[in-house]
Amino acid sequence: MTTLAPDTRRLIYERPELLTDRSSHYCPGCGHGIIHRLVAELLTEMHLGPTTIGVASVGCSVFAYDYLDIDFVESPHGRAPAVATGVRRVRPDAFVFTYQGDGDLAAIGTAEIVHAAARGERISVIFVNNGIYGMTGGQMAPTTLLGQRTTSSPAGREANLAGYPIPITEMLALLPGVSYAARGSIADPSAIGRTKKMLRRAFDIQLAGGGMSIVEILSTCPVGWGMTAPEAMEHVSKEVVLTYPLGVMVDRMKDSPTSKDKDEA
Ligand SMILES: Cc1ncc(C[n+]2csc(CCOP(=O)(O)OP(=O)(O)O)c2C)c(N)n1
Repeated sequence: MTTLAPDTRRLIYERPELLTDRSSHYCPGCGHGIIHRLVAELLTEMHLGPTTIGVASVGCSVFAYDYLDIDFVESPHGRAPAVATGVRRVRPDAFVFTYQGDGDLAAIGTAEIVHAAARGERISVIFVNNGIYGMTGGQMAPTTLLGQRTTSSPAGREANLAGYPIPITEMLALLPGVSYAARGSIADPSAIGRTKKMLRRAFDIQLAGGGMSIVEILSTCPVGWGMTAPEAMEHVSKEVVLTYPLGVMVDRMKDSPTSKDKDEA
């Protein structure tokens, strides 16, 4: 007689409810998929699905609305903070976030993000910094590292020709309208966990009535960087963080309890 061995398999992956069941168009090793998952996990855990309106930007993540099962508005390139401002004003009850790349937020959309931050718009900004224009073929962005080769800086970015990388999140953190600003990464599992906590704090701050909350996430573009996926992850954790240090830059609502605290109370 044969006996069946007990099933010792451990569930290590489950799709969050708000992540749609479809393959993504992202390249292998791209960070957008990880970040979409974090957003879907948080919106699910915080029961925000029915009240959330996301604002998608132009860039590789333009199809974020296909992967997150929530209401979404698509904005013109760089204009997500302006579109989110409109959404916020007509739907004061909604949870509103933008999802923007660095070309979108730190180049063509610089004016929109700076003025939305100055106005202290009650929105959360998810700023995915992969250091280049991924969608259009890997050109130099304002965030490109000095010396970094891109399709429009084949010899490496030179400061005397193309200026210096813009630490835009640090700049935004100076504005009193910004209640929370932090920078995380997706370079390894523990960094992903810390980034999720930052996003949670940013979302909590919006729910608590704060001003703008922004989380910059250092991400990867192996194809645009000419690297393998593991090389790209290592590049973020060893090189990119030297120009863009991780951590919380400002939390102007430190004394406000998080919804996690409330859950646990
Ligand atoms: C008004 C306008 N100008 C330029 C473009 C071309 N364009 C599309 S995506 C993009 C850059 C996107 O880069 P980023 O925001 O860093 O996102 P990624 O693709 O790297 O995720 C540009 C310049 C456009 N779509 N609209």
